[in-house]
Amino acid sequence: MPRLPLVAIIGRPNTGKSTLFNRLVGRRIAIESPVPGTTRDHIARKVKTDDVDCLLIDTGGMGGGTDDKNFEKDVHGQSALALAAADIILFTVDGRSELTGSDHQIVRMLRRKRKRHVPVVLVVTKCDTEKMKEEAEHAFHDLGIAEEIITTSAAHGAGVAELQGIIAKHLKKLHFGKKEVESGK
Ligand SMILES: Nc1nc2c(ncn2[C@@H]2O[C@H](COP(=O)(O)OP(=O)(O)OP(=O)(O)O)[C@@H](O)[C@H]2O)c(=O)[nH]1
Ligand SMILES: [Mg+2]
Repeated sequence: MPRLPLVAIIGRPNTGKSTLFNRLVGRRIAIESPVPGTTRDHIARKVKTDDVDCLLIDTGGMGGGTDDKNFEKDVHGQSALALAAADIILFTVDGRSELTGSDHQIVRMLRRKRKRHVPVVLVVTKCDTEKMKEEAEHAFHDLGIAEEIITTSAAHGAGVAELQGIIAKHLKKLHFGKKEVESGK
């Protein structure tokens, strides 16, 4: 039986990974909090779309966010594992703030560690208004790491259906899909 594809949400602390995860799963499973470093252990849930199923993984924020060195090391290790195993990477940046050193650190890590065929989707979160969405599309356009960029507002659910479509499209390109799973090809 073919394995379930893995879709990992990666990003620095507080960029809205868990909120996005909950939106995509359709239930409040991961803890959402304004305190950076909330997610410590990664959480995974099966997400069903019309065409393709996948295992969505919410990870702890990478690149620092707390003063606890052991915590940072542990979270970094877990998130790096998810990154290495992922078939698709959703890289979150906060649309309400400038890019930080941690964001750039993750970009460098993605360049080094992601497998060549693994698509990166840049998800600019917290774009709650049309103006923020437009500004973010310009501001984050040239990070140079992602196959595509999408803005979301998990608060309003904007961009979430579109992101589901993007995930399904990439999974199909990578030859994951219900038909193949069902027929065992
Ligand atoms: N306005 C707004 N706030 C958001 C949105 N998404 C997340 N937030 C807020 O941003 C804060 C951080 O969200 P989380 O989902 O916990 O962030 P995280 O990336 O999982 O954080 P760590 O687990 O610490 O790495 C919370 O206060 C959320 O309510 C959004 O689309 N719009
Ligand atoms: Mg979290």
